[in-house]
Amino acid sequence: MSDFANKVAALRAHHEELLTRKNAPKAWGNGIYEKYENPILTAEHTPLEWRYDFNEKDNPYLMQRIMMNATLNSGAMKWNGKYLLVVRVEGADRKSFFAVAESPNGVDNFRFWDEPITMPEDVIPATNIYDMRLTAHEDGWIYGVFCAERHDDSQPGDLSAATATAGIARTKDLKTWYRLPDLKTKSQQRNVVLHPEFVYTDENGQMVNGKLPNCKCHYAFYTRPQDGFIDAGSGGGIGWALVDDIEHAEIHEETIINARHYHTIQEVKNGEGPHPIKTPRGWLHLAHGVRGCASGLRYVLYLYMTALEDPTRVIAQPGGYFIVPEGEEYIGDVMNVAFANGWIADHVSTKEDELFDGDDKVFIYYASSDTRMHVATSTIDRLVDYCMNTPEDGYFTAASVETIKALVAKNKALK
Ligand code: M1P
Repeated sequence: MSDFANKVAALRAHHEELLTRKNAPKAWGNGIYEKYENPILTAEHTPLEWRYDFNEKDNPYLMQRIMMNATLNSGAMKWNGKYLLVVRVEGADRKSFFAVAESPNGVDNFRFWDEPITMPEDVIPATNIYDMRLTAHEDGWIYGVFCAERHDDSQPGDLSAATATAGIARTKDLKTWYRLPDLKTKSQQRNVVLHPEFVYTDENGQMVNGKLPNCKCHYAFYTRPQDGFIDAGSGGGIGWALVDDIEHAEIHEETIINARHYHTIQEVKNGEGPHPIKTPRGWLHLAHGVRGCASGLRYVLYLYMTALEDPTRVIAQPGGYFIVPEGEEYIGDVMNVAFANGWIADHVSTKEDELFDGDDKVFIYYASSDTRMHVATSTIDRLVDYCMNTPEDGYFTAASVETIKALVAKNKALK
């Protein structure tokens, strides 16, 4: 074999070793979920064909012709028995694009499909697209809702001025995507998620449980109104809005369902992660919360639950964070960030008595520091237990101390 051929063979073997590396749960977790030893996807997992020109004549030094920077914020769904991620891949040129990676077991052996997704443009092309939330909607389509970023031409002198709009596309096979017009809203929007079920309202606009005669049928979105591209400002928190026509989606009214609060993990901003999972006890939500500190913004993940018959009514709000960047997760392009916009529930019974059947694994896909993808696993029953039994944030130190003392007293009474 030529020297070049030897180098290619070694490169391919090294890559294959990375792709087929087994992943194991980390020891001594918190009982709520298990984190895993290895990231599931890094820039190095992207196909070699995306990065190298394997023609010896054109690339005698076997250099990377196109470098990849990161694999992060991925939408997720189970598809034909495989665990699929629609990954935000970021190149060295700072442009993000979407690419599908699949795994047979959800925790390792993730492999990208041959080519990135070709996403059709809306009327005004977006400079950058990222953070897709996937929803297999009951209308039969799989929707991808993502951020479409463009330069803010109303500020021609500012090269960093940008706008965030929710792009919407749909597909039946995750290969061919049909772009719908971007979501029209009063403010900028980056964290928009499509609820998986239709929502019905009566003639007074009140939400009704199921399709009744004379009721109206809507699509529902989780939103995150924001004052500017970065600043959530007066936005209030995670919103909820109804849309009648998904092919010309326009939001006139948003209701804040999960608010920000002073001195909490979501003081500066928050945003819905993937769409909530329907459990017998309510809708289970995964979101991110952001607070400021001396080293910048700190992004953590949290859970909350809303009522089955009214997804806008919060029924459980465990205090504090659920997942934070730990160890090497803390380090990356944007330090101190845990972000999630994808999770997969293997099997969720809709019957209360089957809630604890142990066959209800949940795969939580999160990115650390805008650099790499990880998985944490749990079960629906554990996550619901966590939501229902974790004390709420009392908003004052004194309340936190009383909560701890109550637990100590309960444990002492056992002796
Ligand atoms: O850099 C952290 C995250 O910042 C943004 O999230 P948010 O809109 O909540 O501030 C997004 O750009 C996200 O992609 C990124 O991970």
